[in-house]
Amino acid sequence: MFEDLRGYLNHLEDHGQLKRVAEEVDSKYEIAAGIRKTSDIEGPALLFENVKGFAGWRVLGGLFATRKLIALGLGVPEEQLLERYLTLEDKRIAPATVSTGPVKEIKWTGADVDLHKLPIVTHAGKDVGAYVTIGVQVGKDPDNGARNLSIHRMLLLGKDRLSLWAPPDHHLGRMILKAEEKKRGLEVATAIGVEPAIVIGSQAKVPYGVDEYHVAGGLRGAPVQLVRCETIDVEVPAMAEIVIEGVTIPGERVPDGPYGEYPGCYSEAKSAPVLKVTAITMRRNPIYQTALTGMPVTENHTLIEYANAAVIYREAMKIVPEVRDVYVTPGGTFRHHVVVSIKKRHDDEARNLILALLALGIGLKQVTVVDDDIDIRNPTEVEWALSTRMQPDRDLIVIPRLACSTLDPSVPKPRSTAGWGIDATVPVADRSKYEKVLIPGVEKIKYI
Ligand SMILES: Cc1cc2nc3c(=O)[nH]c(=O)nc-3n(C[C@H](O)[C@H](O)[C@H](O)COP(=O)(O)O)c2cc1C
Ligand SMILES: [Mn+2]
Repeated sequence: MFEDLRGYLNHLEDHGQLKRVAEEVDSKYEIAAGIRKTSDIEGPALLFENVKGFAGWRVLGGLFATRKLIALGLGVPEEQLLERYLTLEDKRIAPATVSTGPVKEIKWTGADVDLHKLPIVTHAGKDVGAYVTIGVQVGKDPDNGARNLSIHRMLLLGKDRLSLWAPPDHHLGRMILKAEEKKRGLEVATAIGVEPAIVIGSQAKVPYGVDEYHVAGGLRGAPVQLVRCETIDVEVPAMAEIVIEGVTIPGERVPDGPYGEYPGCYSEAKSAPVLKVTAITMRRNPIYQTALTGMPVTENHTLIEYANAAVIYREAMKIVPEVRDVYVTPGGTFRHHVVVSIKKRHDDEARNLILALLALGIGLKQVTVVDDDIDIRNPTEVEWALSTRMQPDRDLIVIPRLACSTLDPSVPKPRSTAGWGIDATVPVADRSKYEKVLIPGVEKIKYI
């Protein structure tokens, strides 16, 4: 368990997983270029200590660039990530409220609010502007006050204005629309620079109404310490580096985009709600955190991997009680393609599994099901199963038009997709025909 982001950065430094960058960098492209490179070489997280025009600030990037960094953030061995994440996500520890905390060391309210003083980063070559990309948003249901945590990008529009791209198939987007129906804005706090459990917990695919602070508590094994905001009725992590408090402006929308999105393509300009910022509080010598997305693999992909794998695993277990492994693939952006291995007991159960998983609507377009003798983390073995265990006329399922939280540019209309499934399992009665050729004694070979 880490007390805060700074405690975690010390831990990373001890493990050689944090690189301090002393040379001057521009918040436009140069920081993002560093994160791109470290993501591609599976390098360390980067702490930029000299950002042009932002004396006194440090910018952190690529904190979750690799699976190794996710494992360090959760304090679990990399090879046990799915198994351990499944248990930790279920633990649930309620947060605790404290009277004050480091995030209150500096307070800007009223005319002092100025987002231009924050080193907000411009990432991809064709992005329309600078975006806050890894702030954890906290909002409450306008009817019953149920709290929600999630991450939504925000485009810098002015000294006290940000866009807030939260579509209605995400919980915060639904809350914004519910508030608008009551002719009100939604109070939203954005916490930037929090410890890993809070960021990872915000990505859990838990139902509407479940407070992800409880999930974060379970992931860190201790309650998250919260303080009240200054200008809105929302609670934020007391140890956060920065908190942006604001209220959405009912009915107002702005063009948001193009923006280099997680499928590795640019999204068109969307019509996004607008947040009026009412206060900014922060620690002294604050660390501003940014995150990269774009072509996989980036931290936007790694952060969602286990949340997606977990919800898929739990759903798959309802259909086939002997699921061996679930792997959302990197080329599939950790969202669009899942491979599932099962111990098959009935010839058609893979087909039920395909339908159930496509119906989740979490971004899946492709479900590949194989037998439990296939190592689904090895792309060659998966392709081998497809090459030798399926016939396209018999074993393919195509489902048109499903509601789906996807930014796949090939879809016919936004947030809808066709889905396809491949049953590459062998017939129960005919396993011997498909037996893998194995050579006895390979494990005894010591000369290579
Ligand atoms: C770095 C990062 C950036 C993200 N940006 C967005 C975004 O701009 N819009 C969005 O809808 N989801 C975004 N997400 C995904 C949501 O935060 C995620 O689906 C979350 O679980 C939604 O929470 P909810 O289930 O409470 O709605 C982002 C995720 C990460 C890790
Ligand atoms: Mn939620």
